[in-house]
Amino acid sequence: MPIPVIDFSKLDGEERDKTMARIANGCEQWGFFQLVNHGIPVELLERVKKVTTECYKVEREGEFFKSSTPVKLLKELIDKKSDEKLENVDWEDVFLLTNDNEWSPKTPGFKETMTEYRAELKKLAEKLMEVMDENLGLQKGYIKKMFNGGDTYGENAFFGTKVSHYPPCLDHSDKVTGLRAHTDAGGIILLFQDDEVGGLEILKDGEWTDVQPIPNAICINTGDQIEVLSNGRYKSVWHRVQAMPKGTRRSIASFYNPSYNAIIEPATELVQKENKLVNQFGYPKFLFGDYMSVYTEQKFMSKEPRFQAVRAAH
Ligand SMILES: O=C(O)CCC(=O)C(=O)O
Ligand SMILES: [Fe+2]
Repeated sequence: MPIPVIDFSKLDGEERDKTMARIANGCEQWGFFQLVNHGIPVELLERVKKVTTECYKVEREGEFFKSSTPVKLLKELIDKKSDEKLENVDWEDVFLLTNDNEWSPKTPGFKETMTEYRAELKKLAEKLMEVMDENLGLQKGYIKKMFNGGDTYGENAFFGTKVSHYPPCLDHSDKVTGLRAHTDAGGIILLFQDDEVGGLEILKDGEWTDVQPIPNAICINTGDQIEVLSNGRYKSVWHRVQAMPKGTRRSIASFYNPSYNAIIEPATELVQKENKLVNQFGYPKFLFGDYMSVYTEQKFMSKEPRFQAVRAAH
């Protein structure tokens, strides 16, 4: 079964209730869903594709990727005629955009386009957080406030954009993973994936399921912090990217995460409502910065030991 595709424009019309319910279902049953008619202008999305592809081609694809660790390790494996798979690397090229870092790309229009895109995506993330507040029965603005360290109007939450390219791996795509399986650490992730080259899969009911590419859709998923805050209603879901034999896959993931100083814990209303105690068996309370220290070391492992580690630290 394909992951849910939701017409986000219906949220503002007669089908609001149905659309809210579809989003609730996407969050509860899937952890991943795709939005169409999300309000981001197609013209902007086309420019984003153009500048990121150009930037990758001109500034990254050549020597930069060819001399990278995964390429070297794969060559060694093939030279050895080994049957093994590469376990500890990802077949990808990544650069991160935030408001603070210096954007190295020299591609004309890159900075302007990506600034505009990030502003639009941040608004979409905030709208979605309000939908989740409502669906969870929380006060409007609850998630944003918690992610901003308790400040309703805060702008301390982290909003980052990761531009990834997964080059083709010709005859050896079975020997390496584009991006190893993981759940995301943070809050809400908005993914603009390639129009054609697939490879993203989620673990649904024990089976790896494709996230089918839909041109100009935005794929939404939730991270470990939303799982904690929602007291387990919205579970972060395992996903991975397969290396493909043909075609470079572009994906642009934007992350709305808590500030490092934000304290994360299950929303009191949900704990009471569902009559679960926040004790050693429930979700922990912790500083998001502490969680990230653990996550950096344990990204490709399951989340439970991460929850345990931050519980012990608090
Ligand atoms: O590239 C993708 O499609 C997924 C990226 C991803 O899962 C991540 O950056 O956490
Ligand atoms: Fe991810």
